[in-house]
Amino acid sequence: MTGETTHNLRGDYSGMRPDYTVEQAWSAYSREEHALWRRLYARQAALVPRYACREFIDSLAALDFGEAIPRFEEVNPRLARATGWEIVAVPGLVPDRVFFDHLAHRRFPVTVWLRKPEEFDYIVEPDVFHDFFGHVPLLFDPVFADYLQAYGRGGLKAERLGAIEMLSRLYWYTVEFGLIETAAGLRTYGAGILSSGGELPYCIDSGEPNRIRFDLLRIMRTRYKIDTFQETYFVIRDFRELFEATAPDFAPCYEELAGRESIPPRAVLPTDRMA
Ligand code: HBI
Ligand code: FE
Repeated sequence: MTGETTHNLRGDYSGMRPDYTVEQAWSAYSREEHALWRRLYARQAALVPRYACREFIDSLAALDFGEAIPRFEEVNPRLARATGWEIVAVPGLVPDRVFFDHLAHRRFPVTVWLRKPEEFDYIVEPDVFHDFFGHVPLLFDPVFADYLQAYGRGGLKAERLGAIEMLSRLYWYTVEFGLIETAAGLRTYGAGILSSGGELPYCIDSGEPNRIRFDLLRIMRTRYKIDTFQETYFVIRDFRELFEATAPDFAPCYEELAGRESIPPRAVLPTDRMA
């Protein structure tokens, strides 16, 4: 999830460390919360084979955390062996700089609290289900894991250049709501979609949204809404395309984009290549 501040948020930020991390306190989760986790997991797992990319499907199957809220400390040794990443527990959204710094050091912040039953279908802030179910499986994919670290490094630099908004759009239209072409047709790799009951079928089946081929500068200029299904999705060929797009220094992008109008979420430009 992206783009919020850390003011009046739900999490308990009182006991956190200077890097905004906390203990997961797994024993504090109630039976009701584990039951809600199982319901959320069952709903999404039924949709994943039809709508998620192969890398996500395979990683989810290998992880097998449908019975209860996972213990981060149990997953971390496997994650470290796979890609050198580590899950760190956080109270919720953290400031951009803190977030980028964790990613730049291959640490993925995962929120510790779980939504309420009445938020089964929609939640504004990322909870442990969005973060763990949506983001953690792809941390096991080497190319995607490298992209996320490159993104974190780029974010730290973007902050110094005052270009956070452009980087947040890149995160939104790839890590949170990205689509990918596969031999089986269009699939998704975006955490915001994979953890959503409604948007997972919608992003592939609906005739409503635009589906535009990945274009870094176009994405950096495109605004997004956080409380509706996306009006536009961007489509990559593979994760290498993402990694290669973020390998070079972003500074020239910012110079080229400085002063240019942002693009509304619904727009289609004559230069857009539709997927
Ligand atoms: N904090 N815990 C957490 N999770 C996020 O996904 C997150 C964040 N802070 C900022 C943020 N995302 C976005 O602004 C990114 O685009 C940087
Ligand atoms: Fe997210």
